[in-house]
Amino acid sequence: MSYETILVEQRGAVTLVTLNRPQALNALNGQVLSELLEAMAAFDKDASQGCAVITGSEKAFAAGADIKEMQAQGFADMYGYDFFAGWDAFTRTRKPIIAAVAGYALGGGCELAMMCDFILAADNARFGQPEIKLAVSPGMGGSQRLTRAVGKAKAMEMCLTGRMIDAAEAERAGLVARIVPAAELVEEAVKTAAAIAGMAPLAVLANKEMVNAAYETTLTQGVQFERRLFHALFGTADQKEGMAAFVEKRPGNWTGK
Ligand code: CO8
Repeated sequence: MSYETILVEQRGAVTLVTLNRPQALNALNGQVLSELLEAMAAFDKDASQGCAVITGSEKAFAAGADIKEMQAQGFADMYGYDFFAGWDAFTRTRKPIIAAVAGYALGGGCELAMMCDFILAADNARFGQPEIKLAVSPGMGGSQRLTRAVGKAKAMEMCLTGRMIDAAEAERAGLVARIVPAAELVEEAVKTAAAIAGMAPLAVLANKEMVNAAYETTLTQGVQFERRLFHALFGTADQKEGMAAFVEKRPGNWTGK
C-alpha cells in the first residue's frame, strides 16, 4: 500500500508510521486521517505485526490539525459531518501504538500523541494545546486526555493560555513515559515496540485493554475487569508456555493461542 502523507514500513514485527507532510509541519488533514486509519487497520489485522510506532520529523511530530483546511468551515460543516470524528476509530486499534515525539506536538498533534498508548519524547519535544489562540479549542480529545494525564491545574493552564511545555516538564507531569536524545528517538521507540511485539500476543491485548479500562470505570469495576482478564489468560496455551519457560529457564515460544 502506498500513501501520500505517511510512510509505512515494517521492521520485523514493528510497524513504523512516519507522518510525512514536512511542508506543513505534519499538520493533520483529512487525507492524513484516512491514510493513518487505513494503515492502522492493516496493522491490527496483520498477525506478523505486534506493535506500532508513530513518529514525525525532528522538527515536528505534528503542529496540529490543518488550519488551512479548517479555516473556511462553518458550524454546519463541522457539526453536520462530525468533522474529525474518524479519529475515534484510531483509538479502537487493539494492538499497542507508541508515539515517538520530537519537536512540536501541538493541538491535534498533541491529541494524536495522547491517543497512542504511551509517548516517548525526544529531548527537543514540545507539547501544547494552542487552539485558544485561534479562538477555538481542542477538538480531538485534548481537553479530556490532557486533564487525565497531567491533572486539572496544568491542563487548564495549557488550554487557557496555549503555553507549550518542554519534554522535561511533560515527563514530570506524567504526559510522557520517558525522554530520549532526539537522535536516538526512532531507534529507541522501535526497540521498545519490538520488545512489546515479542510478548505473548493475547497478553499484550489484555494488558492494553485493562490499563485503558482505568479511564472508563470505577476502581472496583476496573479491578474486577482486570481480574477477569487475568483469569482468562489462564485459558491460553501461551500462559502454559510462559510459565513452563520460566521454570525451565528458557525464553517463551509463543503461538498466540
Ligand atoms: N496547519 C496548517 N499549516 C501549518 C500548521 C497547521 N496547524 N502549522 C504549521 N503550518 C505550516 C505553516 O503555515 C507554514 O506553511 P507556509 O510555509 O506555507 O507558510 C509551514 O507549516 C511552516 O510553519 P511556520 O513557518 O509557522 O514554522 P515556524 O517554525 O515559524 O513555527 C510553529 C512553528 C510554532 C509550530 C507554528 O507553525 C505554529 O504555531 N503552528 C500552528 C500551531 C497551532 O496552532 N496548532 C493548533 C491547530 S488547531 C488544532 O489542532 C485543533 C485540533 C482539533 C481539531 C478537531 C476538529 C474537530
